[in-house]
Amino acid sequence: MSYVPLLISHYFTINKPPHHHPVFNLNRMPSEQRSFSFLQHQSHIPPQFIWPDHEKPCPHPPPRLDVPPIDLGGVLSGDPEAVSNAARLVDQACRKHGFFLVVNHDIDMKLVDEVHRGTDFFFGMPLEKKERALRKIGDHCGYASSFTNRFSSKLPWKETLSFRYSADRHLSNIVECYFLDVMGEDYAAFGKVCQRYCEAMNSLCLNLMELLGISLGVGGGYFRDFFEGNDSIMRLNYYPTCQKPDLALGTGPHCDPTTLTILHQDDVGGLQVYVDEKWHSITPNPQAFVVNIGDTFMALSNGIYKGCLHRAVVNSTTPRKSLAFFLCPRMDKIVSPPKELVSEGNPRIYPDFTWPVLLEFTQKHYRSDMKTLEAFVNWLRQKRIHSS
Ligand SMILES: O=C(O)CCC(=O)C(=O)O
Repeated sequence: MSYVPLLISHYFTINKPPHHHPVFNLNRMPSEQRSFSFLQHQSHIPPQFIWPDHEKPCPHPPPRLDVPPIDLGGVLSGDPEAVSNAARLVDQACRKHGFFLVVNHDIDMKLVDEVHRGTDFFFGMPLEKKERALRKIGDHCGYASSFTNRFSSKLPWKETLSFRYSADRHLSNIVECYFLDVMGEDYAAFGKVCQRYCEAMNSLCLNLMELLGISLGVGGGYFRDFFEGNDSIMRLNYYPTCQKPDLALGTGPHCDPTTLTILHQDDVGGLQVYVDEKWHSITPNPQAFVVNIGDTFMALSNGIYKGCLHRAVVNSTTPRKSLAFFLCPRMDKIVSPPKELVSEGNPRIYPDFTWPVLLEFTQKHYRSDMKTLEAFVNWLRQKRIHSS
């Protein structure tokens, strides 16, 4: 007999949680029941994890998206033909759905393996240890599981650890300091590995920004310069097994509010992207990184490039991991498209904003979904009308 659904529904009937409050009363639930290590063996899953019918995962795995990965080998060595070929492929993908894969990216795959191993180690720890890094309400860094989620329905079947990375030279050890300060000496080595991984991701992002500038016709330096000194986010995603994978989702359908996401998934599979009005599976390729355009880049390109709608499904046999690096602008940068991308035929779509305002919107007012940018723009306009 499973007690968790009973405990949860009891809590809901008595104490309807106000919006923005933790869903479960953590103090009332014994620690072992507040963890996925308990939930993943239950044949009944709590109703808060059951998604509405129209959003449930497809009963059979959807078709694979057949996209050849973009080879960055020639691009990184500056071969003009390779650059123009890659820019053309990036342009096609980003105008259509905002998703592509890259190989020969020059990232050390041993480093990627080390991050995956450290991620297994972290999520394999008892809840009390992981909760040393517990994310606070309204914050975007720290350990979170759906038990600490601020929403009361459509909960994702996952645990995450998110932390800040900054390319500002004054904050050059920010990731390793975070691990040491928040989780202690046991995590110092993993913190160093994550610091190196974020630096590698930063460098890949800047190279991709150069390619995106070329593909949009504004020149290689434009977006590269804009993202120098970026203030980004790294997230380790862990999806425990689920006995009802057809009812739940690891990550619901959403576009990333950030600028560009570089994702490495392990070999389990579960990432799906929405292309041509259908969900498609993205088969894991250990040598490749998945690249998604986020809402902030959609705004920077004046809507020419599309934010990629994606989600992650879970399964009943094998836990899954993914490593997501979210490139974000420096906090004081104004997100505004270059003048070359605005014309009479393509007038401005989104107002100017700064990244911390969009981040705050997604942390305090709105759960990221496929309409975040639209909702944010309406919210911003209302806010500006009221304050004028
Ligand atoms: O794990 C995945 O494949 C997707 C992760 C994701 O969408 C996210 O972290 O925002």
